[in-house]
Amino acid sequence: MFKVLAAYPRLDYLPRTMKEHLRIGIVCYPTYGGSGVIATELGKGLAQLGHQIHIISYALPMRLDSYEGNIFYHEVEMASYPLFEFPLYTPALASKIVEVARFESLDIVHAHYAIPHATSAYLARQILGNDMKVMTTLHGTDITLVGLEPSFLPVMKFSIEQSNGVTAVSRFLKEKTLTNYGIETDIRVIPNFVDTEKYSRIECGQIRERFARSDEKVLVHISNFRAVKRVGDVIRIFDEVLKKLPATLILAGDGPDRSACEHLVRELGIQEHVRFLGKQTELVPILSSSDLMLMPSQSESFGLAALEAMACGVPVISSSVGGLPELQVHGQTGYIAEIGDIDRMARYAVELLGNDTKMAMFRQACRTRAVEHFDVKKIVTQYEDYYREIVQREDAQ
Ligand code: GMT
Repeated sequence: MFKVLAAYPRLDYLPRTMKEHLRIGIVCYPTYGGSGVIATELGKGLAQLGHQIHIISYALPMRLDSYEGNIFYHEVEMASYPLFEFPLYTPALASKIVEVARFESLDIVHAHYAIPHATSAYLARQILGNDMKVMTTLHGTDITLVGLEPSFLPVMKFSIEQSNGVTAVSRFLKEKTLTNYGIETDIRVIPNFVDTEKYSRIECGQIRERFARSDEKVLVHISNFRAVKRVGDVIRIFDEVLKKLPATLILAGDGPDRSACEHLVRELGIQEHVRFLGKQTELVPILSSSDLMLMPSQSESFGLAALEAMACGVPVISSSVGGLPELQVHGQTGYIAEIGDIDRMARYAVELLGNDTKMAMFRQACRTRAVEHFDVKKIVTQYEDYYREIVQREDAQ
């Protein structure tokens, strides 16, 4: 399927190095998760700067939900053959990249994830035999995947090393990639970002009323309910908080641990105070109705949901893993504790929720940090500069 979302100017008659605007392919997962969100929002930001964006995925990305000028969506078609037990996604994706690159004269393909996206992009570049460049962004799960499946290491290492440019979403992820996997490629850190105009606290008293009584504090957690998110800890922290003050817990998202979490809530007898909202696309009203976010993850290379909360003036209590300490400032935008330290996280939550003056300061600090360090406008231009650098570079391939 090929969806034309806008008319676009022909740019292919200029040599690459002279072009004001680039033709960029973005390969991502469409699902409910940070990497797909970042890839799509990056595409939107670049399109606004006049670049022509071709998003390539196996389904329409969640955030590509409205008309956007200069953005085109290309779906990877997956035929199923009775002879083959497993879907052939990597070659199907490579074939789609080749097709889009040929028809649209792509200058660069930006793969979000090393495996399998950068692998397919490498294959496409070899097939094309032209000077289309490949950029890879590491989001973290690629690295976790190799931890779980060490046999993927040679493919991941090769795909990263063959990319013309590589970025990681935090210093933590860069260091981990270089040291744990013996990769020597130059990796540039470009952090995740948020549109702070869109993600801004709105007045939503009526929505809050639907979740909680007026005397209750609202705690929120948003994730895909994978084991690494430790949603059980979220519930246990909330249970402790509830012993000290009236509160409601909002859980947005869905995934493998949801059912166990629903059981836990009933076991603890706190079902009257917990709302499972399931998958949600409109997060601003939910965040604007919340006082505090809980993110006690086992592993988090950046923590995009925490940044989106901060932009809406919601402080975060998180674990100290991965890139989280690069995002939030302990004692200013929230609090950081060791993984699994439920008591400490609960104590921090009670302290903050019970102190209005401190809460107001934390809220402001969250918003300021999101605007000053992680706003979409600042970060998209970092990618744009890096694309230009790569496109103009004569790499030996
Ligand atoms: O965390 C997830 O389950 C989703 C995953 C993804 O690939 O979308 O998120 C990863 O990438 C996000 C965007 O860069 C980061 O904000 C998340 O921290 C990262 N998740 C992990 O490292 C576990």
